[in-house]
Amino acid sequence: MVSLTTRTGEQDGTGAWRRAARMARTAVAWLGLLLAAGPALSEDGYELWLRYVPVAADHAAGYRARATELVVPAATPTAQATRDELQRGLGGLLGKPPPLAARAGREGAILVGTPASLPQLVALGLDLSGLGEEGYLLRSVRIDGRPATVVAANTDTGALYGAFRLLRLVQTAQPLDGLDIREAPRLKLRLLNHWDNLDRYVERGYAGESIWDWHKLPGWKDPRYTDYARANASIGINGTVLNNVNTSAQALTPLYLRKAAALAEVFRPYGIKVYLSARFSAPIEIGGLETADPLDPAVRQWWKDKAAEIYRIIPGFGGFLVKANSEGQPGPQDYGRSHADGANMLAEALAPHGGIVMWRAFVYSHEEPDDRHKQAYNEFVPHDGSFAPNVLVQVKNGAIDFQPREPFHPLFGAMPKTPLMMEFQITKEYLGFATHLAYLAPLYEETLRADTYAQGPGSTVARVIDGSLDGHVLTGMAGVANIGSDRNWSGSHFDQANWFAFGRLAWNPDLESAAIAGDWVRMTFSNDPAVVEPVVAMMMGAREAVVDYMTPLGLHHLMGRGHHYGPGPWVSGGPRADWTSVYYHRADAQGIGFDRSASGSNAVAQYVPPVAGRFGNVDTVPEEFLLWFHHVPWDHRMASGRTLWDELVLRYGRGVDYVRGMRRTWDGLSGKIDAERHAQVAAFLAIQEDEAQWWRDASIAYFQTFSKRPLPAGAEPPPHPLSYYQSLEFPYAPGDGK
Ligand code: GCV
Repeated sequence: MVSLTTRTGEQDGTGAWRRAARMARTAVAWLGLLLAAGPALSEDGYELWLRYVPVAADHAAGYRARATELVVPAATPTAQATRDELQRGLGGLLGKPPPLAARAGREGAILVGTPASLPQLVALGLDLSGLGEEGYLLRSVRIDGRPATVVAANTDTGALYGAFRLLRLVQTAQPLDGLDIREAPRLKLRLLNHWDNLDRYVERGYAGESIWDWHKLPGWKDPRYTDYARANASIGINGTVLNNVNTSAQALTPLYLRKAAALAEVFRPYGIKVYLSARFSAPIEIGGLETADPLDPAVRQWWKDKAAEIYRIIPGFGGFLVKANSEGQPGPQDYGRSHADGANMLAEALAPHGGIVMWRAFVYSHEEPDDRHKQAYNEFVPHDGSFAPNVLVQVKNGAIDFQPREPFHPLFGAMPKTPLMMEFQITKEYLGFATHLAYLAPLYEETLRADTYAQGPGSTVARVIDGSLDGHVLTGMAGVANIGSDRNWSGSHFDQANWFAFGRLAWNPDLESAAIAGDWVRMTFSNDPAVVEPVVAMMMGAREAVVDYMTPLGLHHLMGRGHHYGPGPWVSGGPRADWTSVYYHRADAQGIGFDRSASGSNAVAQYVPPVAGRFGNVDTVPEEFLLWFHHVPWDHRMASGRTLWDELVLRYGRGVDYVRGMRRTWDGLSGKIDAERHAQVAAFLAIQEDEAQWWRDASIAYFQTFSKRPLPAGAEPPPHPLSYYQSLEFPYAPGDGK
C-alpha cells in the first residue's frame, strides 16, 4: 500500500529536528518522483479512487501555482474533515500540502467554505441560490486582484463535496483555470444498502465479512469506518443502511443501537446518515407483544416508543428500510393488512423525528403467481396515493431480480402519487460475483434512460425517480453494497468502479457511464492515455459480455440454485416454481422464452401502451428482450438473418471471446499498472474466461436437448456431456442467504 504521512504545522525549533525534516522531505520527494515515473510500487487497492499519488511532473508546477495556500476554516467537524482531506489530497498530489492561512493573501489561494464560515466569500457576491444544502460552486475568481479558486456552498457538507470535486479535477489531470462549476445533487437520498448480518455474514457478499465489527463496537471504531465515510462522501453518498433487509429484530435493541450510534458518529461529519432495516415482527420478538398487526394500537405505540428511543441514541437517524411479505419475511399481510398500512404505521412513528420509511416493492405473495414479473405491480399500484408523505417505495431496476439485463420495472411510471426510489445492486450476485469484470454503469444507465412513456415521450425512469415527472421532493436511489472486509473493499479492483459509478449516478442520473469510467480509471490506475483508453473501452463492453455468456437475448434467472453461482438452466422442482430456471426459460421442442405478451401472462399490459405495444409484439420487441417477453420458435429469423438457435449459440460464444479480448488488453498493460493489482486482475480475468466458457458450454449442452439442432458452422461443441455440468456442486459458494 502506498501511504505517505506528512507532518504539518509541528515544529520544535531544534536543528536536529530541522535536519531530520529536511531528510524526510528529500525522501518524500524521491518517492514522489519514483511514483510519478511509473507504477513501480505495488498497491493493494485499499486507497480506492482516493490514492492522491503525485501528479505528472509536467503538470505539477501549474497545479502548485493554483494551490499556494489553503483557506479552509475548520470550526465544525465537517469543515475539519474538509480541511484534512484537502491537506491529505493536495499533499499527496503536489508533494506537500499548501500552507494553511486564515485569509487569502497570495496568488493561487484556494478558499473553501460557506458565507457564514468565510467572510471573504461574502465579499465576492457569489450566487449560491439553487445549490440547496448539498450543492457547491467551484469558481476561479480574483481576490484583491490576485487569482484564487473558491469552493463555496450553503453548508459545510456542500463545501466538503466541492472539495472532493476540486481534488477530482487534479486527480484526473483537469486544469484549475477558468473554473465555473455549479452542482447540486438531483436525488435527495443517495444510499448504500448493506445486506450485512449481525454475525458479519454478508448475504450476496463477495468481499469477505461485513466491515462492521459489531462485537467490538461501540468501544472500537476501526479507522476503516472513517475511510468508508471519506470514500462515500467523495461520490456524494449521504446515507447507509447498516444491516441486511433480511434482518433480525436484534438490530433494534439498545445493545445494537449503541453500536450503530458509534458508526453514525464517525459518519456524521461526512454528511452520511445511518438507517436501519427494521423487522416487521420486532414488536413480538423484542417487544413482548403478541402481534405485529399495524392497526393494533399497542403495536403502533411500540413503534413510536422505539423510534423515540432510536433518536435518543442515534441523533440524526435517517429511518427504516423494510422488506415485508417477501421471501418469508413477516409483514402486514400476515394480518390481512396492506403494504400501505405497514409502511404508514412506521412512518407515523418516525415522522415527529424527521425520519423516513423506504418500503421495498420486492415482494412475493405466499401463492405462486402466474408470472412473478407481475407481482409487485399488482400489489402496489392499487395503493398509489395512500402512502404517508415520509414513505418511499423502493423498487428494483427490473421486475425479477437484478439479472444481467432486465427491462425497466413496470412500477416506474405507474405510481405517480408515490415517490419511487430506485434500488440497484452493486454487488454482483448474478453477474459472476467478484471475479468477473463487469462494469455496471451501462446497466444502470440503460434503466435510467428507459422511457416509461407514463406522461408521453421523455418520461424516463430517471425523471420518475428524480421527482421531476410527478412533482415529488422526496427522491432517492439505493445501491446494494459490494463492500466487505477485504483489503480492497469490494472483492476485486474493478468492482470498486461499480461503487464509484453508483454514487456518481445517484448524484446525477444523467451522467454517462463512459465518462464515469474515465474518471475512475484515471483516479484508480493512471492518467496515461495508453491506460485510460483501453481500460475504459474494455469496461464499457464488459456487462454486455456477461449478458452474452450467461443470459443472451432476454433469457434470465438461469443460475445455480441457492448460491446463484454458475449456470443452472436445468434447475427445477423445489419449494416454488418461480425459484427455478425452467419456469423462466420455458424451453421445449418448439422454442424458448417466457410468453409475457397478450397471448401469455400479459405482463406487458403493465407497461404504458407505446411500451406495451413494442414489447408485446415479437416483430418490434428489442432483440435484447426477445425471450423475456416471447416464446420464440428455434427457427425464428433474427435481424442478423440467422435462426434464433444459431444466434443464441453465437451470442454465448461472443461473450467468451470478449473476455479473451479483455485478457489480451490487460496483459498489454503490464508495467503500466502496479504489479500487485495487475496480477490480481489478470488472475481474475483468467477465472472469468474459464467460467464464461463453462456458462456457454453448459447452456448450449442443455438447450440443445430441446432445439435438437446442430451447432452453427465454426461453433465448438461443449467438451463435456450435459450430465457433467449438471453434476457440479458448490457447497460453500459465498453469499448464499442463510
Ligand atoms: C436479501 C434476491 C437475493 C436475496 C435477497 C433478495 C432481496 O432474492 O437472492 O438474497 O435477500 O433478493 O432483494 O430481498
